[in-house]
Amino acid sequence: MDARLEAIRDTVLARNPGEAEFHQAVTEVFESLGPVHDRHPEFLEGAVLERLCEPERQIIFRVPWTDDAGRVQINRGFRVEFNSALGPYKGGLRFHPSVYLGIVKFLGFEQIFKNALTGMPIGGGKGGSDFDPRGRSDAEIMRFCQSFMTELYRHIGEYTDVPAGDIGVGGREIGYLFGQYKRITNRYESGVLTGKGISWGGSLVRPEATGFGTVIFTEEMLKTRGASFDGRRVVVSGSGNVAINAIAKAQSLGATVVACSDSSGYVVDEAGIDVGLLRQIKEVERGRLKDYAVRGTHVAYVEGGSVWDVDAAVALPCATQNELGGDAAARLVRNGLLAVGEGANMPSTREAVAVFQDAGVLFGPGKAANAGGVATSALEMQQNASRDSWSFEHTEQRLTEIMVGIHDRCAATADEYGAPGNYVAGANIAGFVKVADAMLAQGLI
Ligand code: NDP
Ligand code: 2IT
Repeated sequence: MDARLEAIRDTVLARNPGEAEFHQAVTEVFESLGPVHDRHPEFLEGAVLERLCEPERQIIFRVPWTDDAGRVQINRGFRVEFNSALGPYKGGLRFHPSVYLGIVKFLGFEQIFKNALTGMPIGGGKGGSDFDPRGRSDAEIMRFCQSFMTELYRHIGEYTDVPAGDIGVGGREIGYLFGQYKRITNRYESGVLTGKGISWGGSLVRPEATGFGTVIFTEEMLKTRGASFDGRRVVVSGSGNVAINAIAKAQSLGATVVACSDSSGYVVDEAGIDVGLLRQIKEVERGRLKDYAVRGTHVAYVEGGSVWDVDAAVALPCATQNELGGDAAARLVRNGLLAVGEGANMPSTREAVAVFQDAGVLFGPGKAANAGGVATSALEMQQNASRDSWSFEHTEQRLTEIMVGIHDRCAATADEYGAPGNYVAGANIAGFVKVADAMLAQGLI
Protein backbone atom coordinates (compact mmCIF):
# COMPACT_ATOMS: atom_id res chain seq x y z
CA MET A 1 0.00 0.00 0.00
CA ASP A 2 1.14 3.55 -0.79
CA ALA A 3 2.87 4.93 2.35
CA ARG A 4 0.75 8.13 2.41
CA LEU A 5 -2.43 6.09 2.32
CA GLU A 6 -1.14 3.55 4.81
CA ALA A 7 -0.71 6.27 7.43
CA ILE A 8 -4.31 7.41 6.90
CA ARG A 9 -5.51 3.80 6.98
CA ASP A 10 -3.70 3.16 10.27
CA THR A 11 -5.43 6.17 11.84
CA VAL A 12 -8.81 4.93 10.62
CA LEU A 13 -8.18 1.52 12.16
CA ALA A 14 -7.07 3.04 15.46
CA ARG A 15 -10.14 5.31 15.57
CA ASN A 16 -12.49 2.37 14.98
CA PRO A 17 -11.20 -0.44 17.21
CA GLY A 18 -12.73 -3.89 17.11
CA GLU A 19 -14.46 -3.47 13.75
CA ALA A 20 -12.64 -6.16 11.76
CA GLU A 21 -14.92 -6.16 8.71
CA PHE A 22 -14.76 -2.37 8.42
CA HIS A 23 -10.96 -2.52 8.65
CA GLN A 24 -10.91 -5.16 5.92
CA ALA A 25 -13.13 -3.16 3.56
CA VAL A 26 -11.14 0.06 4.10
CA THR A 27 -7.80 -1.69 3.58
CA GLU A 28 -8.97 -3.35 0.38
CA VAL A 29 -10.11 -0.03 -1.11
CA PHE A 30 -6.98 1.87 0.00
CA GLU A 31 -4.74 -0.73 -1.65
CA SER A 32 -6.11 0.34 -5.04
CA LEU A 33 -5.89 4.08 -4.60
CA GLY A 34 -2.14 4.91 -4.61
CA PRO A 35 -2.03 5.73 -8.36
CA VAL A 36 -5.12 7.93 -8.06
CA HIS A 37 -3.42 10.12 -5.47
CA ASP A 38 -0.32 10.47 -7.67
CA ARG A 39 -2.55 11.99 -10.33
CA HIS A 40 -4.84 13.92 -7.99
CA PRO A 41 -2.88 15.60 -5.18
CA GLU A 42 -6.02 17.66 -4.46
CA PHE A 43 -7.60 14.55 -2.92
CA LEU A 44 -4.86 14.41 -0.29
CA GLU A 45 -4.94 18.17 0.30
CA GLY A 46 -8.71 18.03 0.77
CA ALA A 47 -8.40 15.07 3.19
CA VAL A 48 -10.92 13.18 1.07
CA LEU A 49 -9.96 9.76 2.44
CA GLU A 50 -10.12 10.88 6.06
CA ARG A 51 -13.56 12.38 5.45
CA LEU A 52 -14.77 9.38 3.48
CA CYS A 53 -13.91 6.97 6.30
CA GLU A 54 -15.84 8.96 8.90
CA PRO A 55 -19.59 8.40 8.39
CA GLU A 56 -21.61 11.59 8.09
CA ARG A 57 -23.95 10.25 10.77
CA GLN A 58 -24.29 7.01 12.80
CA ILE A 59 -27.49 6.13 14.60
CA ILE A 60 -27.76 3.33 17.17
CA PHE A 61 -31.06 2.71 18.91
CA ARG A 62 -33.02 0.36 21.15
CA VAL A 63 -35.67 -1.82 19.52
CA PRO A 64 -38.10 -3.16 22.13
CA TRP A 65 -40.80 -5.62 21.09
CA THR A 66 -42.85 -8.47 22.53
CA ASP A 67 -42.68 -12.04 21.30
CA ASP A 68 -45.68 -14.34 20.87
CA ALA A 69 -45.33 -15.55 24.45
CA GLY A 70 -45.70 -11.96 25.67
CA ARG A 71 -42.07 -11.67 26.75
CA VAL A 72 -40.25 -8.39 26.23
CA GLN A 73 -37.32 -8.62 23.80
CA ILE A 74 -34.66 -5.98 23.21
CA ASN A 75 -32.56 -5.67 20.08
CA ARG A 76 -30.16 -3.06 18.80
CA GLY A 77 -30.91 -1.07 15.65
CA PHE A 78 -28.37 0.69 13.42
CA ARG A 79 -28.33 3.11 10.53
CA VAL A 80 -25.02 4.43 9.29
CA GLU A 81 -25.48 7.36 6.89
CA PHE A 82 -22.06 7.22 5.35
CA ASN A 83 -21.83 9.58 2.42
CA SER A 84 -24.31 11.81 0.58
CA ALA A 85 -22.03 13.38 -2.04
CA LEU A 86 -23.93 11.80 -4.93
CA GLY A 87 -27.47 11.62 -3.56
CA PRO A 88 -29.56 10.55 -0.56
CA TYR A 89 -28.00 7.77 1.53
CA LYS A 90 -29.01 4.46 -0.04
CA GLY A 91 -28.46 0.91 1.11
CA GLY A 92 -30.12 -2.08 2.67
CA LEU A 93 -31.13 -3.19 6.15
CA ARG A 94 -29.75 -6.48 7.47
CA PHE A 95 -31.49 -8.49 10.21
CA HIS A 96 -29.07 -11.16 11.43
CA PRO A 97 -27.70 -12.02 14.90
CA SER A 98 -24.14 -11.25 13.73
CA VAL A 99 -24.95 -7.58 13.03
CA TYR A 100 -22.95 -5.01 15.00
CA LEU A 101 -21.54 -1.61 14.16
CA GLY A 102 -18.47 -3.01 12.33
CA ILE A 103 -20.64 -5.01 9.91
CA VAL A 104 -22.94 -2.06 9.21
CA LYS A 105 -19.93 0.21 8.62
CA PHE A 106 -18.23 -2.23 6.24
CA LEU A 107 -21.44 -2.57 4.26
CA GLY A 108 -22.07 1.18 4.26
CA PHE A 109 -18.50 1.92 3.17
CA GLU A 110 -18.72 -0.56 0.27
CA GLN A 111 -22.09 0.89 -0.66
CA ILE A 112 -20.59 4.36 -1.32
CA PHE A 113 -18.43 3.05 -4.17
CA LYS A 114 -20.99 0.56 -5.45
CA ASN A 115 -23.65 3.22 -5.71
CA ALA A 116 -21.24 5.57 -7.47
CA LEU A 117 -20.48 2.83 -10.02
CA THR A 118 -24.15 2.46 -10.92
CA GLY A 119 -24.14 5.99 -12.36
CA MET A 120 -27.37 6.69 -10.45
CA PRO A 121 -27.75 9.66 -8.03
CA ILE A 122 -27.46 7.77 -4.75
CA GLY A 123 -25.17 8.15 -1.75
CA GLY A 124 -24.10 5.32 0.57
CA GLY A 125 -25.61 4.00 3.79
CA LYS A 126 -26.54 0.77 5.52
CA GLY A 127 -28.45 -0.38 8.56
CA GLY A 128 -29.95 -3.30 10.35
CA SER A 129 -30.30 -5.08 13.62
CA ASP A 130 -28.95 -8.04 15.58
CA PHE A 131 -32.54 -9.37 15.52
CA ASP A 132 -32.67 -13.04 14.43
CA PRO A 133 -35.74 -13.63 12.23
CA ARG A 134 -35.20 -17.40 12.14
CA GLY A 135 -38.15 -19.25 13.67
CA ARG A 136 -40.13 -16.07 14.32
CA SER A 137 -43.81 -15.91 13.38
CA ASP A 138 -45.21 -13.35 10.94
CA ALA A 139 -46.72 -11.47 13.86
CA GLU A 140 -43.36 -11.27 15.64
CA ILE A 141 -41.64 -10.07 12.46
CA MET A 142 -44.33 -7.40 12.10
CA ARG A 143 -44.02 -6.18 15.68
CA PHE A 144 -40.25 -6.05 15.38
CA CYS A 145 -40.40 -4.10 12.10
CA GLN A 146 -42.93 -1.67 13.56
CA SER A 147 -40.74 -1.01 16.58
CA PHE A 148 -37.63 -0.65 14.40
CA MET A 149 -39.38 1.93 12.20
CA THR A 150 -40.79 3.80 15.20
CA GLU A 151 -37.25 5.08 15.76
CA LEU A 152 -35.87 4.91 12.20
CA TYR A 153 -38.62 7.03 10.59
CA ARG A 154 -37.23 10.32 11.94
CA HIS A 155 -33.89 9.75 10.19
CA ILE A 156 -35.03 8.68 6.70
CA GLY A 157 -36.98 10.13 3.78
CA GLU A 158 -37.16 10.21 0.03
CA TYR A 159 -34.56 13.04 -0.12
CA THR A 160 -32.56 11.96 2.94
CA ASP A 161 -32.01 8.24 3.29
CA VAL A 162 -33.71 5.38 1.45
CA PRO A 163 -33.34 1.90 3.00
CA ALA A 164 -34.08 -1.43 1.26
CA GLY A 165 -33.51 -5.14 1.95
CA ASP A 166 -30.41 -7.21 2.65
CA ILE A 167 -29.92 -10.47 4.59
CA GLY A 168 -33.10 -11.26 6.53
CA VAL A 169 -35.03 -8.36 5.01
CA GLY A 170 -37.18 -9.01 1.93
CA GLY A 171 -40.58 -7.98 0.60
CA ARG A 172 -42.47 -8.98 3.76
CA GLU A 173 -40.29 -6.85 6.05
CA ILE A 174 -40.27 -3.87 3.65
CA GLY A 175 -44.08 -4.03 3.70
CA TYR A 176 -44.28 -3.86 7.50
CA LEU A 177 -41.64 -1.11 7.62
CA PHE A 178 -43.43 0.96 4.97
CA GLY A 179 -46.79 0.58 6.69
CA GLN A 180 -45.39 1.88 9.96
CA TYR A 181 -43.57 4.78 8.27
CA LYS A 182 -46.82 5.80 6.56
CA ARG A 183 -48.76 5.54 9.78
CA ILE A 184 -46.34 7.66 11.81
CA THR A 185 -45.73 10.34 9.18
CA ASN A 186 -49.18 10.41 7.57
CA ARG A 187 -47.42 10.48 4.19
CA TYR A 188 -47.60 8.01 1.32
CA GLU A 189 -43.97 8.62 0.50
CA SER A 190 -43.22 5.82 -1.98
CA GLY A 191 -39.59 6.81 -2.44
CA VAL A 192 -38.65 6.32 1.22
CA LEU A 193 -38.03 2.57 0.85
CA THR A 194 -37.27 0.32 -2.11
CA GLY A 195 -38.07 -3.33 -2.63
CA LYS A 196 -41.76 -2.58 -2.10
CA GLY A 197 -44.56 -4.86 -3.34
CA ILE A 198 -45.26 -4.51 -7.05
CA SER A 199 -48.86 -3.42 -6.52
CA TRP A 200 -47.96 -0.57 -4.13
CA GLY A 201 -44.97 1.19 -5.63
CA GLY A 202 -42.37 -1.53 -6.05
CA SER A 203 -40.47 -2.09 -9.27
CA LEU A 204 -40.63 -5.17 -11.42
CA VAL A 205 -37.21 -6.89 -11.55
CA ARG A 206 -36.11 -5.50 -8.14
CA PRO A 207 -36.49 -8.95 -6.48
CA GLU A 208 -34.42 -10.57 -9.23
CA ALA A 209 -32.02 -7.70 -9.82
CA THR A 210 -29.02 -8.55 -7.63
CA GLY A 211 -28.72 -12.17 -8.75
CA PHE A 212 -29.50 -11.34 -12.38
CA GLY A 213 -27.03 -8.47 -12.34
CA THR A 214 -24.27 -10.63 -10.87
CA VAL A 215 -24.65 -13.12 -13.69
CA ILE A 216 -24.82 -10.37 -16.35
CA PHE A 217 -21.59 -8.86 -14.97
CA THR A 218 -19.90 -12.27 -14.86
CA GLU A 219 -21.00 -13.05 -18.42
CA GLU A 220 -19.36 -9.79 -19.52
CA MET A 221 -16.11 -10.84 -17.81
CA LEU A 222 -16.28 -14.26 -19.49
CA LYS A 223 -16.79 -12.61 -22.89
CA THR A 224 -13.39 -10.91 -22.55
CA ARG A 225 -11.90 -14.42 -22.76
CA GLY A 226 -14.19 -15.56 -25.55
CA ALA A 227 -16.18 -17.64 -23.03
CA SER A 228 -19.73 -17.62 -21.65
CA PHE A 229 -21.99 -19.35 -19.10
CA ASP A 230 -23.32 -21.65 -21.77
CA GLY A 231 -22.45 -25.27 -20.95
CA ARG A 232 -20.51 -24.33 -17.80
CA ARG A 233 -20.67 -25.95 -14.40
CA VAL A 234 -21.49 -23.37 -11.75
CA VAL A 235 -21.57 -23.38 -7.94
CA VAL A 236 -23.56 -20.77 -5.99
CA SER A 237 -23.38 -20.26 -2.24
CA GLY A 238 -26.46 -19.25 -0.24
CA SER A 239 -30.06 -19.95 -1.15
CA GLY A 240 -31.64 -16.59 -0.40
CA ASN A 241 -32.76 -13.77 -2.64
CA VAL A 242 -29.46 -13.20 -4.42
CA ALA A 243 -28.51 -16.87 -4.78
CA ILE A 244 -31.87 -18.05 -6.15
CA ASN A 245 -31.98 -15.37 -8.81
CA ALA A 246 -28.35 -15.90 -9.75
CA ILE A 247 -29.09 -19.59 -10.22
CA ALA A 248 -32.14 -18.81 -12.37
CA LYS A 249 -30.23 -16.38 -14.59
CA ALA A 250 -27.14 -18.57 -14.98
CA GLN A 251 -29.29 -21.51 -16.02
CA SER A 252 -31.23 -19.33 -18.48
CA LEU A 253 -27.85 -18.65 -20.13
CA GLY A 254 -27.18 -22.38 -20.48
CA ALA A 255 -25.15 -23.08 -17.34
CA THR A 256 -25.76 -25.99 -14.99
CA VAL A 257 -25.76 -24.84 -11.37
CA VAL A 258 -24.85 -28.03 -9.51
CA ALA A 259 -24.79 -26.81 -5.91
CA CYS A 260 -26.05 -24.17 -3.48
CA SER A 261 -26.05 -23.82 0.30
CA ASP A 262 -27.45 -22.32 3.48
CA SER A 263 -25.75 -21.89 6.84
CA SER A 264 -26.57 -25.53 7.75
CA GLY A 265 -25.21 -27.33 4.70
CA TYR A 266 -25.26 -27.64 0.92
CA VAL A 267 -26.99 -29.62 -1.80
CA VAL A 268 -25.44 -31.13 -4.93
CA ASP A 269 -27.81 -31.68 -7.82
CA GLU A 270 -25.82 -32.76 -10.88
CA ALA A 271 -28.85 -32.29 -13.14
CA GLY A 272 -28.94 -28.60 -12.24
CA ILE A 273 -30.84 -26.96 -9.38
CA ASP A 274 -34.62 -27.00 -9.87
CA VAL A 275 -35.31 -23.30 -9.34
CA GLY A 276 -39.08 -23.80 -9.05
CA LEU A 277 -38.66 -26.25 -6.19
CA LEU A 278 -36.03 -24.07 -4.53
CA ARG A 279 -38.32 -20.99 -4.69
CA GLN A 280 -41.22 -23.02 -3.29
CA ILE A 281 -39.16 -24.19 -0.30
CA LYS A 282 -37.23 -20.99 0.45
CA GLU A 283 -39.57 -18.19 -0.64
CA VAL A 284 -43.05 -19.65 -0.14
CA GLU A 285 -42.56 -22.09 2.76
CA ARG A 286 -39.54 -20.28 4.30
CA GLY A 287 -38.03 -23.73 4.84
CA ARG A 288 -34.47 -25.03 4.98
CA LEU A 289 -32.33 -26.22 2.09
CA LYS A 290 -32.32 -29.70 3.59
CA ASP A 291 -35.96 -29.96 2.46
CA TYR A 292 -34.80 -29.56 -1.15
CA ALA A 293 -32.73 -32.71 -0.80
CA VAL A 294 -35.69 -34.61 0.65
CA ARG A 295 -38.06 -33.56 -2.15
CA GLY A 296 -35.67 -33.39 -5.13
CA THR A 297 -34.56 -36.47 -7.04
CA HIS A 298 -30.93 -37.67 -7.07
CA VAL A 299 -29.88 -34.85 -4.76
CA ALA A 300 -27.11 -35.18 -2.20
CA TYR A 301 -27.23 -33.10 0.98
CA VAL A 302 -24.06 -32.42 2.94
CA GLU A 303 -24.67 -31.24 6.49
CA GLY A 304 -22.08 -28.61 7.48
CA GLY A 305 -18.99 -28.53 5.28
CA SER A 306 -18.31 -26.04 2.52
CA VAL A 307 -20.07 -25.72 -0.81
CA TRP A 308 -16.66 -24.68 -2.20
CA ASP A 309 -15.63 -28.34 -2.02
CA VAL A 310 -17.70 -28.77 -5.20
CA ASP A 311 -15.73 -28.12 -8.41
CA ALA A 312 -16.94 -25.51 -10.82
CA ALA A 313 -15.89 -23.37 -13.78
CA VAL A 314 -17.71 -20.38 -12.31
CA ALA A 315 -18.23 -19.63 -8.60
CA LEU A 316 -20.89 -17.17 -7.48
CA PRO A 317 -20.63 -16.54 -3.72
CA CYS A 318 -24.06 -15.14 -2.77
CA ALA A 319 -24.33 -15.75 1.01
CA THR A 320 -22.28 -13.53 3.31
CA GLN A 321 -18.93 -11.87 4.08
CA ASN A 322 -15.74 -13.93 4.33
CA GLU A 323 -17.44 -17.18 3.34
CA LEU A 324 -14.75 -18.09 0.79
CA GLY A 325 -11.21 -18.33 2.21
CA GLY A 326 -7.75 -18.84 0.78
CA ASP A 327 -7.72 -22.65 1.00
CA ALA A 328 -11.07 -22.99 -0.73
CA ALA A 329 -9.92 -20.54 -3.40
CA ALA A 330 -6.76 -22.56 -4.02
CA ARG A 331 -8.77 -25.78 -4.34
CA LEU A 332 -11.21 -24.19 -6.80
CA VAL A 333 -8.32 -22.85 -8.88
CA ARG A 334 -6.60 -26.26 -8.94
CA ASN A 335 -9.80 -27.77 -10.26
CA GLY A 336 -10.22 -25.46 -13.22
CA LEU A 337 -11.98 -22.32 -11.97
CA LEU A 338 -12.40 -19.67 -14.66
CA ALA A 339 -14.36 -16.88 -13.00
CA VAL A 340 -15.80 -15.60 -9.71
CA GLY A 341 -18.70 -13.13 -9.53
CA GLU A 342 -19.46 -11.87 -6.04
CA GLY A 343 -23.22 -11.64 -5.47
CA ALA A 344 -22.66 -11.14 -1.75
CA ASN A 345 -20.77 -8.25 -0.15
CA MET A 346 -17.09 -9.11 0.50
CA PRO A 347 -17.64 -12.91 0.45
CA SER A 348 -14.02 -13.61 -0.53
CA THR A 349 -11.35 -13.05 2.09
CA ARG A 350 -8.31 -10.99 1.13
CA GLU A 351 -6.32 -14.24 0.88
CA ALA A 352 -8.89 -15.71 -1.52
CA VAL A 353 -8.85 -12.61 -3.74
CA ALA A 354 -5.06 -12.81 -3.94
CA VAL A 355 -5.25 -16.50 -4.94
CA PHE A 356 -7.77 -15.74 -7.70
CA GLN A 357 -5.82 -12.79 -9.05
CA ASP A 358 -2.45 -14.57 -8.96
CA ALA A 359 -3.98 -17.47 -10.90
CA GLY A 360 -5.46 -15.17 -13.54
CA VAL A 361 -9.05 -16.10 -12.62
CA LEU A 362 -11.60 -13.46 -13.70
CA PHE A 363 -12.67 -11.86 -10.42
CA GLY A 364 -15.67 -9.52 -10.16
CA PRO A 365 -15.78 -7.87 -6.71
CA GLY A 366 -19.14 -7.42 -5.01
CA LYS A 367 -19.22 -3.65 -5.22
CA ALA A 368 -19.33 -4.02 -9.01
CA ALA A 369 -20.86 -7.46 -9.58
CA ASN A 370 -23.79 -7.13 -7.15
CA ALA A 371 -24.62 -3.49 -7.93
CA GLY A 372 -27.68 -4.51 -9.95
CA GLY A 373 -29.81 -4.66 -6.80
CA VAL A 374 -29.21 -1.12 -5.69
CA ALA A 375 -29.25 0.12 -9.29
CA THR A 376 -32.76 -1.29 -9.69
CA SER A 377 -33.68 0.30 -6.37
CA ALA A 378 -32.69 3.59 -7.98
CA LEU A 379 -34.91 2.69 -10.94
CA GLU A 380 -37.71 2.09 -8.43
CA MET A 381 -37.09 5.58 -6.98
CA GLN A 382 -37.22 6.99 -10.51
CA GLN A 383 -40.58 5.30 -11.17
CA ASN A 384 -41.92 6.51 -7.81
CA ALA A 385 -40.82 10.10 -8.49
CA SER A 386 -42.61 10.12 -11.83
CA ARG A 387 -45.58 8.04 -10.55
CA ASP A 388 -44.90 5.59 -13.34
CA SER A 389 -44.40 1.84 -13.50
CA TRP A 390 -42.35 0.16 -16.16
CA SER A 391 -42.71 -3.28 -17.74
CA PHE A 392 -40.50 -6.19 -16.75
CA GLU A 393 -38.79 -6.14 -20.15
CA HIS A 394 -38.02 -2.42 -20.04
CA THR A 395 -36.68 -2.59 -16.50
CA GLU A 396 -34.57 -5.66 -17.20
CA GLN A 397 -33.16 -3.90 -20.25
CA ARG A 398 -32.16 -0.93 -18.07
CA LEU A 399 -30.56 -3.31 -15.56
CA THR A 400 -28.61 -5.03 -18.33
CA GLU A 401 -27.35 -1.72 -19.71
CA ILE A 402 -26.29 -0.62 -16.23
CA MET A 403 -24.41 -3.87 -15.52
CA VAL A 404 -22.64 -3.85 -18.89
CA GLY A 405 -21.79 -0.20 -18.26
CA ILE A 406 -20.31 -1.01 -14.82
CA HIS A 407 -18.28 -3.83 -16.31
CA ASP A 408 -16.91 -1.65 -19.07
CA ARG A 409 -16.13 1.26 -16.72
CA CYS A 410 -14.25 -1.04 -14.32
CA ALA A 411 -12.29 -2.60 -17.19
CA ALA A 412 -11.46 0.78 -18.79
CA THR A 413 -10.43 2.30 -15.45
CA ALA A 414 -8.19 -0.68 -14.68
CA ASP A 415 -6.53 -0.21 -18.09
CA GLU A 416 -6.17 3.52 -17.55
CA TYR A 417 -4.38 3.00 -14.23
CA GLY A 418 -2.05 0.29 -15.50
CA ALA A 419 -3.85 -2.74 -14.04
CA PRO A 420 -5.55 -4.40 -17.03
CA GLY A 421 -8.02 -7.13 -16.11
CA ASN A 422 -8.01 -6.11 -12.43
CA TYR A 423 -11.69 -5.44 -11.70
CA VAL A 424 -10.93 -4.76 -8.03
CA ALA A 425 -8.70 -1.83 -8.93
CA GLY A 426 -11.10 -0.69 -11.64
CA ALA A 427 -14.13 -0.71 -9.34
CA ASN A 428 -12.38 0.96 -6.42
CA ILE A 429 -10.80 3.70 -8.52
CA ALA A 430 -13.84 4.47 -10.70
CA GLY A 431 -16.16 4.60 -7.68
CA PHE A 432 -13.74 6.62 -5.56
CA VAL A 433 -12.92 9.28 -8.17
CA LYS A 434 -16.58 10.01 -8.77
CA VAL A 435 -17.31 10.45 -5.07
CA ALA A 436 -14.08 12.37 -4.37
CA ASP A 437 -14.76 14.87 -7.16
CA ALA A 438 -18.28 15.48 -5.82
CA MET A 439 -17.01 15.89 -2.26
CA LEU A 440 -14.44 18.50 -3.27
CA ALA A 441 -16.98 20.37 -5.39
CA GLN A 442 -19.35 20.61 -2.43
CA GLY A 443 -16.80 22.17 -0.08
CA LEU A 444 -15.67 21.13 3.37
CA ILE A 445 -18.72 19.39 4.80
P1 NDP B 1 -31.11 -13.65 2.23
O1 NDP B 1 -31.41 -13.40 3.65
O2 NDP B 1 -32.21 -13.71 1.25
O3 NDP B 1 -30.24 -14.97 2.06
C1 NDP B 1 -29.03 -15.12 2.70
C2 NDP B 1 -28.48 -16.50 2.40
O4 NDP B 1 -27.13 -16.55 2.85
C3 NDP B 1 -29.23 -17.61 3.08
O5 NDP B 1 -29.19 -18.75 2.30
C4 NDP B 1 -28.43 -17.76 4.37
O6 NDP B 1 -28.56 -19.05 4.95
C5 NDP B 1 -27.03 -17.54 3.88
N1 NDP B 1 -26.21 -17.03 4.99
C6 NDP B 1 -26.40 -15.89 5.70
N2 NDP B 1 -25.50 -15.75 6.66
C7 NDP B 1 -24.73 -16.85 6.59
C8 NDP B 1 -23.62 -17.29 7.32
N3 NDP B 1 -23.11 -16.59 8.34
N4 NDP B 1 -23.06 -18.46 6.93
C9 NDP B 1 -23.56 -19.18 5.88
N5 NDP B 1 -24.62 -18.79 5.16
C10 NDP B 1 -25.19 -17.66 5.51
O7 NDP B 1 -30.06 -12.47 1.83
P2 NDP B 1 -29.68 -11.95 0.40
O8 NDP B 1 -29.73 -13.05 -0.59
O9 NDP B 1 -30.44 -10.71 0.16
O10 NDP B 1 -28.15 -11.50 0.64
C11 NDP B 1 -27.05 -12.36 0.38
C12 NDP B 1 -25.80 -11.51 0.19
O11 NDP B 1 -25.99 -10.62 -0.91
C13 NDP B 1 -25.42 -10.63 1.37
O12 NDP B 1 -24.00 -10.52 1.41
C14 NDP B 1 -25.98 -9.27 0.98
O13 NDP B 1 -25.32 -8.20 1.61
C15 NDP B 1 -25.71 -9.28 -0.51
N6 NDP B 1 -26.49 -8.37 -1.32
C16 NDP B 1 -27.87 -8.39 -1.29
C17 NDP B 1 -28.59 -7.54 -2.10
C18 NDP B 1 -30.06 -7.59 -2.17
O14 NDP B 1 -30.63 -6.90 -3.03
N7 NDP B 1 -30.76 -8.39 -1.37
C19 NDP B 1 -27.91 -6.56 -2.96
C20 NDP B 1 -26.47 -6.68 -2.99
C21 NDP B 1 -25.82 -7.55 -2.17
P3 NDP B 1 -29.42 -19.22 6.31
O15 NDP B 1 -30.86 -19.13 5.87
O16 NDP B 1 -29.05 -20.57 6.81
O17 NDP B 1 -29.01 -18.11 7.22
O1 2IT C 1 -25.90 -4.48 -0.66
C1 2IT C 1 -26.76 -3.93 -1.36
O2 2IT C 1 -26.45 -3.31 -2.38
C2 2IT C 1 -28.16 -4.09 -0.98
N1 2IT C 1 -28.46 -4.77 -0.01
C3 2IT C 1 -29.24 -3.40 -1.77
C4 2IT C 1 -29.38 -1.96 -1.35
C5 2IT C 1 -30.54 -1.22 -1.95
O3 2IT C 1 -30.73 -0.07 -1.51
O4 2IT C 1 -31.24 -1.72 -2.83
